[in-house]
Amino acid sequence: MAIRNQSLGEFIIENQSEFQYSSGELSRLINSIRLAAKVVNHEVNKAGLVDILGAAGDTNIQGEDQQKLDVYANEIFIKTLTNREIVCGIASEEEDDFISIKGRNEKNDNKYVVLMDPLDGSSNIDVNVSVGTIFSIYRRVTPSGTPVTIDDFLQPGNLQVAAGYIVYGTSTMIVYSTGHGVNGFTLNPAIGTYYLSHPNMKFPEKGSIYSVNEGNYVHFPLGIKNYIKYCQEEEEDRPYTSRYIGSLVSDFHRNLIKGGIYIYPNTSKDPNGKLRLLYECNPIAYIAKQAGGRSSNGFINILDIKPTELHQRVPFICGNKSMVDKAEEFMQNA
Ligand code: AHM
Ligand code: MG
Repeated sequence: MAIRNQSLGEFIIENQSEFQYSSGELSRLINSIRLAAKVVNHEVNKAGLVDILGAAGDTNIQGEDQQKLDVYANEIFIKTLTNREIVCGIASEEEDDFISIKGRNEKNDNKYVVLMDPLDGSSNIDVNVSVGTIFSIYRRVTPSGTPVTIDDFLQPGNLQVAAGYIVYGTSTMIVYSTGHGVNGFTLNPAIGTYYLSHPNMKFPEKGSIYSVNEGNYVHFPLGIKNYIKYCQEEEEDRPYTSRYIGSLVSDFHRNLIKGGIYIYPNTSKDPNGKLRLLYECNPIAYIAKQAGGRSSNGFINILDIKPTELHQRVPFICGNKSMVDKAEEFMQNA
């Protein structure tokens, strides 16, 4: 695709009027995510060169080993958003609890909360495979002037005002939506500027890729087992191609461009699946919907789920609309 000569900074300013009640706050917020992403990108690219690899000796609330770059990315995003005083709260996959931010003159009068997975797929870093950042933005629901509460974070995904991801791949891209379609920007590392490279991204009409960790097959629910068999049958446009990186952002990004479905089901070992509703599934589901796709937990739309806890996990099926419809049909008929 031809690289258009519009930078992300220009795009944000030109499209600011699209936001309801626009005061420039959301634009400034996306701008600071862009800045933090550049800093993290720099560090991720150095990962093979400097002594930054390996576990930090800490485990996060899910009991998984944290890699040093997870900690670094988490700090950079939190610092950038806090210092610029543009959000009233942050929740991160790497933090046990949400963070309340008082903002300018300690007034608690900022409008937005950010939820994020600062470095997703981080176990891929030490083998030089793509990783990503995922973010989700909501308007607070509690009154301005008071500190944020858990209610500001436990909102269903269909109330997101913006969401996106950064993929640190062969090139670094920011893909995001503010509810008016999805646009992708590629970083020109020579000058540190993101340019609009993928305007108005849409899933292709049909998809032919399925992405699932088939090593867990024996633990999958019958509906998913049956759907995988369906993907492998020799019929019409099948068998589909299997592609699984093990980095949600990269798997989703490829499927968005080429057409495909990503599945992380519940298993007999993990009855709620692995992925987190608030930091991973909701923002990716929002992008999918804005790009003409959809997502489901097998029975209901991901974006309709009312969260009950910050680190909640859900089964996740996401991608081309027709493929998700089909997988859902298999789940519901099993
Ligand atoms: P993380 O947040 O600990 O990095 O885990 C999330 C990642 C996703 O990016 C990826 O799709 C999935 O976990 C892979 O899990 P598995 O190795 O079980 O297939
Ligand atoms: Mg993650």
